[in-house]
Amino acid sequence: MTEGQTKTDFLGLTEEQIEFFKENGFVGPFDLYSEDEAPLLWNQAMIEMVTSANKPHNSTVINYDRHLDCNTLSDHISRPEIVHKLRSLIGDDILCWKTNIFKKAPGEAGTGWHQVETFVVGETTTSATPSLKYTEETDHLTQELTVWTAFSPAGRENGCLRYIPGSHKKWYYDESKPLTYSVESRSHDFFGYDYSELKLDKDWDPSDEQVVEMEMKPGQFVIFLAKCIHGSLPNVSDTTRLGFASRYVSPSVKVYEDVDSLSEFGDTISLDYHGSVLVSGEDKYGHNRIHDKNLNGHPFKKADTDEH
Ligand SMILES: O=C(O)CCC(=O)C(=O)O
Repeated sequence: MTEGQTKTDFLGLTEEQIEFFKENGFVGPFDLYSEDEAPLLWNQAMIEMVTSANKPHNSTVINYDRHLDCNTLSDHISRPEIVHKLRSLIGDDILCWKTNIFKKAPGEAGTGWHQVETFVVGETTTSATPSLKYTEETDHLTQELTVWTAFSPAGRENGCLRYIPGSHKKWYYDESKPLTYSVESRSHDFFGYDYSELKLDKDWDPSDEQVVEMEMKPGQFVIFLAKCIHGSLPNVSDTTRLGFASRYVSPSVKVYEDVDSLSEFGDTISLDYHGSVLVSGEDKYGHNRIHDKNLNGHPFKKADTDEH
């Protein structure tokens, strides 16, 4: 470290990594926790989730936003190793607006290819509503990013993530169309939906495209644009694959405007609990409800205070 440099200067992306992201729509994997620490942290998170007195909602199938009642996950979303890399792509002001648990038991199918940007609320027969509304252009590379952290082995046999590189440059699917939930059909490989219903060109076959398989060790994370077509392989191993996705936007983006509840995977939850978390910088817009503490009263940390 030379004079004038701080510890966090080393946590951002290099020029090469930024170029790679621009071209491909994803970048990583990066180290966060050690291989030993990651499963221990997940066990701790599980205990907190199971015993939580402040669950954001009671659904057992919609597993969103447990960073709001699970202190281990509350701290995870603003880890400087993550946030400083996000800053290189999205700018200094960053909200975490959503988290999902992606658990794949041994024998479970892979996740089908999909491509999103506004996260249209999945299941509706009337008008589909976007979760995110982009209110302005940006000088940064993007206004939306996902970080997927492996808390178990996530190699090919465990069902690693995969990407179609460069696919963020063009729409292959129409995310604004509603999807039909079907528990009967096992071919519905996107958590009970058939995402290929949304293909813009019915003759286009993603299996003709070049694919990158993102093998990850426990404790590593990858950053990607949800618009970069992604999915995962089936879990053919005898261990459960555990991924935790944390999703980030610039504060200029309106989160869940005109969306009071989510109906997905055959269940409905109210969004009364919802708020975004400022993990870096400032919110100069005031568009979104912000939680500065989680539902247990545990304060969220901002990465730029370098408190970790
Ligand atoms: O974990 C998976 O299988 C899929 C993950 C995914 O689609 C996402 O993080 O957006």
